[in-house]
Amino acid sequence: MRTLLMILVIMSFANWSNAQSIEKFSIDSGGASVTAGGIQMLYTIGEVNVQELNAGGILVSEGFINADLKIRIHPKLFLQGPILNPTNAGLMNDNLRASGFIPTTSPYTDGATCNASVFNVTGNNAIVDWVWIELRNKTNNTSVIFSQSALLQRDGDVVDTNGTSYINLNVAADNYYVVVNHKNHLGTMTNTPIPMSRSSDPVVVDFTNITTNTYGSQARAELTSGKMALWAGDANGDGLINFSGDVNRVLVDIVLFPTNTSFSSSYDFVDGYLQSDIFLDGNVSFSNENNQILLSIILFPLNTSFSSQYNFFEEQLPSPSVLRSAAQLNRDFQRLEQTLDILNN
Ligand SMILES: [Ca+2]
Ligand SMILES: [Ca+2]
Ligand SMILES: [Ca+2]
Repeated sequence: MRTLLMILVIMSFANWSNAQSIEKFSIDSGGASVTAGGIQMLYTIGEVNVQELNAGGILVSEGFINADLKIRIHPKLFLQGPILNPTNAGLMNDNLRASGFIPTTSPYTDGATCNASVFNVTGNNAIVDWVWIELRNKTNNTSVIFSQSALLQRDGDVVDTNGTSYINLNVAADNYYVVVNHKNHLGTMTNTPIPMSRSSDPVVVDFTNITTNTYGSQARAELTSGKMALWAGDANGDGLINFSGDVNRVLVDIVLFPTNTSFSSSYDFVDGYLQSDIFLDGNVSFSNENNQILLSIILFPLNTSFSSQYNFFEEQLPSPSVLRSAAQLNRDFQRLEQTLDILNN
């Protein structure tokens, strides 16, 4: 017992000898936390009384809890395919969603997922498809700082995987080029870096607006409404709209469709979530998709000779999007080879 008491006394003394003296502060215990759009903010009500103590190599900060704010972004875009023949003027069609074809796992490299209930929403905020966003370095626009999958609403809002919130990005406050992209449309990038600070107000980047300048030449399609859209027609997703690559890819998706046992190019039941479905209506047909691809190539403003073999209808980005992954292109190449084998035999 005596030994134990002695040990306790020594321990107490040891603790006392290491103790540091910190001034007393009177901070009110009032406060609460609020959560909105995936951001939780804790706040304390009281006097501002913050100091840092540095003693024995240990830095102690005291004061109020800082809110963990992130950069919030609100891109807006139209995809030309689902808005060319709109059921409701000014809104993209959402046939893929209505048919239950949009996967809960993103088709892009990050494999982001969403809850299936996200696709139950109808009306202006119904989901059209998965899209892809990138932030690029303000001094080197080929350097992708951050990228992720996101969801696109019928009215053009690009939102988080919950289908409603603006997107919170876990990156430092800075200026960034913003890229938006889609698997069978041509992506586009802001012409200048956009300032982004840590704020609960999202930074709006409106690619539907003609006054939002984009990188390169003829990067977007102008709709009859005067709004801008990402060019449809990149059926094989390689960043170039051309006859050989994209018309062939439509053929691949039709001829290799599992129920098309006769490998017919005019098979009419190619339904589902398909790479070459450029209208995003849940069906690929030789006439629909290929007529549009051909029309787009011939009428592309820089194709002054109206040639179907025009080969410079390219995604206007300083370097390829992360979306155009080597793996994807390799898969497409293998599928093309398989198809050519079938057609030749
Ligand atoms: Ca909306
Ligand atoms: Ca292509
Ligand atoms: Ca289609």
